[in-house]
Amino acid sequence: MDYKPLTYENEFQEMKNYFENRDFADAVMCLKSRLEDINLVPLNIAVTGESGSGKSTFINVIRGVNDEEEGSAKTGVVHTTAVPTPYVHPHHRNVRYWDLPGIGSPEFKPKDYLRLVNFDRYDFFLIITTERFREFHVLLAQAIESTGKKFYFLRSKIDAVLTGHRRGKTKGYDDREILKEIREDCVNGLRAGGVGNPRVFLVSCLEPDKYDFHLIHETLEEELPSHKRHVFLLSQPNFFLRTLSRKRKSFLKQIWRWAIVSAMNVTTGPWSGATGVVAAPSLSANGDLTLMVNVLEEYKKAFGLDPRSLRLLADTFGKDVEDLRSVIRTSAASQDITQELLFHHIKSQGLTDMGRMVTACVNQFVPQITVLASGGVAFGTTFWILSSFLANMAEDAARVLSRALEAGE
Ligand SMILES: Nc1nc2c(ncn2[C@@H]2O[C@H](COP(=O)(O)OP(=O)(O)O)[C@@H](O)[C@H]2O)c(=O)[nH]1
Ligand SMILES: [Mg+2]
Repeated sequence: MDYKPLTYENEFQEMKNYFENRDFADAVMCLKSRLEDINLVPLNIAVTGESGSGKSTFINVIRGVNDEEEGSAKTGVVHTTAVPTPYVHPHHRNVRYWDLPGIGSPEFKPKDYLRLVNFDRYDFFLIITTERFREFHVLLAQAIESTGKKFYFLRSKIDAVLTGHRRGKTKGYDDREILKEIREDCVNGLRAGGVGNPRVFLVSCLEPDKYDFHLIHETLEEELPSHKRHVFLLSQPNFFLRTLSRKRKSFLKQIWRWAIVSAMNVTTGPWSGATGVVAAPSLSANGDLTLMVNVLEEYKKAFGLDPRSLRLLADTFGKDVEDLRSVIRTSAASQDITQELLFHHIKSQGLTDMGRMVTACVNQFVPQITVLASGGVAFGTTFWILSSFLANMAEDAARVLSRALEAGE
């Protein structure tokens, strides 16, 4: 696979060259493979720490998997891991979290451990502790650093730590102050142990909408190579409004690619002889509706609007799933996305006219779209449908999340 980082400017230029040479089939192949590859990028994340530190619980929460669900990592002190065990993300089969054997026994040797767990396999390491970081954490971090891999520290069960601090305290007590102290204590301890610039996140798997959970995501995402960022972002659970808006932006960047693929299908596919206006039925006959159905299904899962994700969100925040569902407004989010649903939407909203408008608009920037002839309408319609459904689903997801986070009566 070609992972050469692409800028939009050089990708547009590349498309322009294809269009000018009338290499439509190559243009489609190139875009399709990029769209497919983006979801096939492998990501392997190692989760290590002492036994009982919360590794398995974290691996479930971060994948959006219930502790009791099939495919969940078994939690609790009796379930310890002797060999690295991969847990795949339910929607992104190439994103794997690896539950590594516990560290910290008296005979623990970091270099041997890394060899044993096959360190080269992982994109980065998360080192979890419930207590202060100790010497073996530092030794492990140094051994990881010497292999050229990145590592991050997680101080887990922060909910319990705060509860402990709150006990016996009365007025003037501020959680933020305590969190600041814990963070400084961790960072200073690691620095004193010889870790240059330790990144420490304070997390609770019981309260994944609080503390540093979102910062883990954002930091890791920024530090991943660019071709891995999209899939990592999509694999994140929807506990924060900012995660939803970042997903929306990332999807938005892909829409023009889908629109061109759709338009090219019309021009180069079995219907390329059709003349005049391409109406909705031609889109359907061409498989463009299938394409859109698949893309919209992906949006739905990424925004957590599918039945499984809604149930998990309801369980996590102790809410009724029907109550969460009641704030969903988009039909595509509340029912199965089918070709009929889209077809109806296109007809009822006059979207082929909208498609023409979008195409005319895009034409000003990418005049080569006109060479797509009848495909131009498919371009506009696909563009319009995907972006309007994307906006609506992102808004639905934000409403659902706000509802889930509302304090109970
Ligand atoms: N209070 C609290 N308990 C947690 C948290 N994360 C895990 N636990 C509990 O800690 C225990 C050990 O967790 P587990 O994930 O099995 O640890 P592992 O041995 O590192 O995989 C379990 O009983 C979990 O329910 C957390 O964030 N807060
Ligand atoms: Mg475990």
